[in-house]
Amino acid sequence: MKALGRHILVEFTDCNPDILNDVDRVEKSMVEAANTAGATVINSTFHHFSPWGISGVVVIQESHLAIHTWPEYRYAAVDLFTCGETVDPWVSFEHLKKAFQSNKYSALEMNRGSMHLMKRDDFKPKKRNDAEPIAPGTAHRIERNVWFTDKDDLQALSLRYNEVLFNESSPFQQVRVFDTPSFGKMLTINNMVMCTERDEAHYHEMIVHPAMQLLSSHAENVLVIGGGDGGTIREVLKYPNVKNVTMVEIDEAVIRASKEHLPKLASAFNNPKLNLIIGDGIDFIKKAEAHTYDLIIVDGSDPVGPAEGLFTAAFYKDCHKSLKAHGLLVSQGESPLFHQKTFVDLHRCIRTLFGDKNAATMLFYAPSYPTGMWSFQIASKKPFNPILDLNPEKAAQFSKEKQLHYYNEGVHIGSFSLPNFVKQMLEV
Ligand code: SPD
Repeated sequence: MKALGRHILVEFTDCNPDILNDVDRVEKSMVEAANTAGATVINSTFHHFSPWGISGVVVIQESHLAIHTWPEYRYAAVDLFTCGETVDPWVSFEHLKKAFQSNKYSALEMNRGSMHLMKRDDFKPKKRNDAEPIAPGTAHRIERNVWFTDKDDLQALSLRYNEVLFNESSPFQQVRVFDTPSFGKMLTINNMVMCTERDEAHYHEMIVHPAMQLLSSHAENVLVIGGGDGGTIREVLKYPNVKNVTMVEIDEAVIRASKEHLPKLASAFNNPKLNLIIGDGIDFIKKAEAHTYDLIIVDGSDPVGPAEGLFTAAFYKDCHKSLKAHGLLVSQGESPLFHQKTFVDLHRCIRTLFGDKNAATMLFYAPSYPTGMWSFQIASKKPFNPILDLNPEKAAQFSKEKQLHYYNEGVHIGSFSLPNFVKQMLEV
């Protein structure tokens, strides 16, 4: 290799000025330009100036992509700087040319760090002096200043991480496992947090135990749709009366990532009561027999990509058909503060299909999800009262015996007691 890096200085002129003044669109295009060139994006930061103009940078494992726009001149100055053999900055150039609708452009490639001008030194980095744990109870050191962000256009949750332990683009989605100093290992799908070692028990205990306690000992045949990390089946299989658990997960990469990096979650995959199917849960339930399951749990991702179909009336109609008369359905319900529309639409959809008195919403704390407030929808073919139907003594005893981390009889009751603003949203 003759140089450490390649630097392309690009002049994009005669661009679409509205695009050059749209900070979300410019950031998205720059991140896409990095990804399509085969770079690994570490982080991006973009700023919109008043009244117009944008500056931003995408930091990639292989250097950076930077931009400054002057919409009033229909002009963008772009730097594409990459190191190593695997990333081709000209792929990013082509992508941005189209994205900014540039009709006139020029580019100049420079070699950076010419090898014949330098000599390699035997450099040994000093230990960083902030390499201490920051969160109580965590043994992880902070080594790098890189952040993972789960966001929509207006809100975000960010966690600092040290390493990406697993990174695979499966046929369905991008599956990653990060090592974070504050929340331990974290599983993400398409840039959204699925679970972290530190707070996964909040989610997995709440998706399972309120329903299982309400079913008392009448839950023998359980269906889990999604749940590839294994946390949900781990909780279901804590009940000796459960005879069969069928789990239908579309993406084997999620299961593999969890088995390799999240063994506490993946602990039940060898349980003989488990029938694991790698396939499409939507298709499975469509073909499933009527009146089969005591409990159906929909432990899906957010409604983008393959999980989109888990938020439709057609899917819940099929779930309704396959529940036994006394059975319960529990579904991941998103956040009333982060995904207001999806949260309300899912509740309405389930309430319409199952009946007004046959559906309820529960809330719980999910610190690693944006806004920290999350929900499950629960429904039955017959009317039920999720608070009065509970046997609190039995719930307390179960929680104690199994040494649960989050769920107990008080949490059960509290989770169905909704704040006024949520009641108004749901019209309950
Ligand atoms: N944004 C997070 C939505 C929760 C998705 N399910 C998580 C899977 C945990 N088993």
